[in-house]
Amino acid sequence: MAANMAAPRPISWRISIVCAILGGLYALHLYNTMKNQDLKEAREKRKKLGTAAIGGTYELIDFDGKTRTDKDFLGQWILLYFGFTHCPDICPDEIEKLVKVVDKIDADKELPNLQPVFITVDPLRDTPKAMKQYCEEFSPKIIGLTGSKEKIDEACKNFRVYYSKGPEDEDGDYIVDHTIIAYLLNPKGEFVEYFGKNKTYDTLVYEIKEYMKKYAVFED
Ligand SMILES: [Cu+2]
Repeated sequence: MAANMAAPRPISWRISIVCAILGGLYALHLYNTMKNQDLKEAREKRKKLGTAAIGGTYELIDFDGKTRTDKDFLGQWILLYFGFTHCPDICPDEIEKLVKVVDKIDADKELPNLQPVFITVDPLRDTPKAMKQYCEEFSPKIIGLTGSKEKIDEACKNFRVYYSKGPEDEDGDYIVDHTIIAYLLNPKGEFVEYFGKNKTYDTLVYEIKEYMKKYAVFED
């Protein structure tokens, strides 16, 4: 009798242990779900914020003195870079890398073409003619844009590009300190991603391909 009375005890202990484990697992599941939801929301918020904050309109002049605005590039993927033709080393290195990336993407027939655009931060010296000569040294694909200081400032502000003209030497030569970033814009003209100088050729090719593939699936 006494043994029978005591029998349920171990069971209830087992049940409470099982319940505690199940409860714990459920709490963990809830926590993970909430965490994932938070992460997803944060990612989407950041995406929206980033898209809204970087990029925008510009109205500049191409090699032929023709006005070009952001609207002219709708329908194309753009790799946009800001710099200046007198830049001693960084701009040439970066443009060389970007041109290589563009050629690689363009060679892939399953991907859309990528249009390189170069906007000067030195409108004083970078006339349409100077831009043409300079860009042609790298690739016939690059479209170089210049304009009045006011228009260049506007474009820089929209893309959060900083630049500052340094002091002139006795020959009137000077350096322009500037943000070294390449921007990827989708065919809707929206900012997709930015790439700093530290991004290698391989990373750029890989990331741009991924963005293009995703765009083809979700937005085309
Ligand atoms: Cu430069």
